[in-house]
Amino acid sequence: MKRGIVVFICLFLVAGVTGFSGEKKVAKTGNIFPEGNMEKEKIVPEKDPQMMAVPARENANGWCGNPKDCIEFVKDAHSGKLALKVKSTGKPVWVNRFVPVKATEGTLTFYYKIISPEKEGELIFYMVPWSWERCEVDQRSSVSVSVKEASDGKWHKATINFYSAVERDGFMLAPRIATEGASEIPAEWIIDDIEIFPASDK
Ligand SMILES: [Ca+2]
Repeated sequence: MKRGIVVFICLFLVAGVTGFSGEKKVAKTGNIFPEGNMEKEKIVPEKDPQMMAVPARENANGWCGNPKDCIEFVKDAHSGKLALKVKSTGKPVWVNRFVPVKATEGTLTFYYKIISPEKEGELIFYMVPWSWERCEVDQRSSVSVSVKEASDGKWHKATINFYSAVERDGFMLAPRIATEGASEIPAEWIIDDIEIFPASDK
């Protein structure tokens, strides 16, 4: 009889512990852009003859580039199987990807590698506060990355502390080579694991 009661109590304890650990798993990491690992990303518009650099509002989510062949997904990945590669022969390259982030401030991070025949120069990753009606509506946040530091074949981490209180639909993620302040050099820029954390989640 006593043994039966002990077993019964033990079962209760196990149930309690299991329930508790189940609750803990609900905790979130805070990243609001899980697509940044590139495993499910795509290039849009997929067959657009105009080679648009800016995605249209009605497009599916994905990356747009100008010229059209400046972006591809490659197997040299920081995580998973794929990463985004942005490449330039030294001519201007615009790449954009809209994300509906409404947070006033926060942090964006990503991992990257650079392959370039040049030893000096900088590439720039902008976050452009974006409205579909009014386009660019506020000052950009950005990070400049150095070819000198990042052409060692290793992954490096970049951080943007973004801020924009202007009413908008979100941000355009906007890597640039050879234009808008980025050095006019040939480069291949591999980007993976973009994460966006609103300030309130820190
Ligand atoms: Ca990846």
